[in-house]
Amino acid sequence: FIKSPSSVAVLGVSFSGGQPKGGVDEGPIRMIEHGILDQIKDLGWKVDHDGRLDHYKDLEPAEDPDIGILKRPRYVGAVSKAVSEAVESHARQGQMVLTLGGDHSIGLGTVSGSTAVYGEDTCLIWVDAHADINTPDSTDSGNLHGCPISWMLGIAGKVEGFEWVQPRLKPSNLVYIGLRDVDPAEKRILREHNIKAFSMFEVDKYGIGKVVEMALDHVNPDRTKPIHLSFDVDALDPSVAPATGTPVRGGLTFREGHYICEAIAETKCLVALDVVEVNPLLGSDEASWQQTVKIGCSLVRSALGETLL
Ligand code: HAR
Ligand code: MN
Ligand code: MN
Ligand code: MN
Repeated sequence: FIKSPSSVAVLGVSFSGGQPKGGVDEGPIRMIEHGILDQIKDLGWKVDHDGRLDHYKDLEPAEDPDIGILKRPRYVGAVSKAVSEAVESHARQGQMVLTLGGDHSIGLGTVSGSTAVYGEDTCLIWVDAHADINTPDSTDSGNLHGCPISWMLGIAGKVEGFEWVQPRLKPSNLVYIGLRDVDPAEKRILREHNIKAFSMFEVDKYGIGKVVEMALDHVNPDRTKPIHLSFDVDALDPSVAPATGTPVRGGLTFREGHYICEAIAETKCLVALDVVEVNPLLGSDEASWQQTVKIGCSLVRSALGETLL
């Protein structure tokens, strides 16, 4: 893979079907209005954005009845497939791929696009309050933004809409940072597959610098493998990023969140970045959603090298 690509493709995925709250589909447009594209250009990147904000409305099936408890399975599956193809085609051209979401179900698409190109070397760093690793059998909510990783690992079983998925992520190449709301069934899955996770407990215990170093040492000891960073803004404390669908108290500070992005930028191994779960219709007032949009943008800039001298 190209260690320091000069061009970044920006995908706006205005999708909210992986969870029940409206508004998360407005994350991309608000980040673009806030100036994220020019901000990236100002950092010296060539920005490839075709001006589209994909709602993938044409992929919405006329009928999409629940499968068991799973909500909108065919729509979520179809959108992730389209996202995967888009990410793959840009990555094949040697571009960094930035995906602005949208709810985290689209992570199945973005990571599948990366692993299609970079294969089993691909490292996935999932920054989140949640593990998003429920299987269709283990989920209690039926919200598919809580499940994408189970498909990546090939433990989801067969579900209509997801036949296209090729599980190419190795459990040893996955690491979490920021967890604090993990379902009992998810804890069993993490243990069973020996998946490395740094919860807020470890962030407090070791400090963010050590945690990120340990996370990188685990998935990418020589700093030679491509990294996909999937950043759910609910990893941040709700006082820092209030406008998100499933806030959980006790999260990362502003600096801890940005530090993760900076330390990954420093490796020069980043090939893809997702910033998801920004919901401008939530938060108590105008200032609180604007603050969240702004932080989404500053996380992107940090991951793309803003803070490195
Ligand atoms: N574990 C819960 C579920 O599966 C909550 C998932 C909430 N998710 C997100 N994604 N915001 O990180 O329903
Ligand atoms: Mn394009
Ligand atoms: Mn998530
Ligand atoms: Mn989350």
